[in-house]
Amino acid sequence: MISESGVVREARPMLLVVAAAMIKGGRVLVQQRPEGTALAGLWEFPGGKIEPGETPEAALARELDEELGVTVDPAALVPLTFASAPLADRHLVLLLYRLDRWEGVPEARHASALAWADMAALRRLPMPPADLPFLEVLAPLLRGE
Ligand code: 9L3
Ligand code: MG
Repeated sequence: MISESGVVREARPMLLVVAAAMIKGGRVLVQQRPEGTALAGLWEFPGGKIEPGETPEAALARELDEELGVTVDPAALVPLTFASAPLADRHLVLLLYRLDRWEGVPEARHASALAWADMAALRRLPMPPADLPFLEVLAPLLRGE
């Protein structure tokens, strides 16, 4: 990539990641990233990278099975919004889906902890930069609007 000043920079490859806002009773599920991973200790909406050949919805259903042990119908995933943020060597594009129904009780298979957060709790949790813009989109949904 060549900038206006003529300096040659490398374009960052895009990293496509999907995440879920699992909503129940005015609360949303968040998980704490474990030690030894990028962004350790921060609370995120569960999800992960789209693998080659996967649809975003299939990727998210797979990630929720792996991370939480829940079974999700990809057709139940409702696209909400997206956010993007630069990482060290990639440009993260994070797609957020709403989910109201799943089978099983979420358990922390990858995360160090899970929490069902209402809007006030959500605002107090330290989150990765890419997840922060999602709070304003979730506020009316958690109020039941
Ligand atoms: N990420 C940020 N917010 C999220 C998720 C699911 C992921 N809600 C970021 C963290 C990593 C990258 O996306 O930089 C890939 O996620 P993972 O595969 O390490 O979970
Ligand atoms: Mg993940």
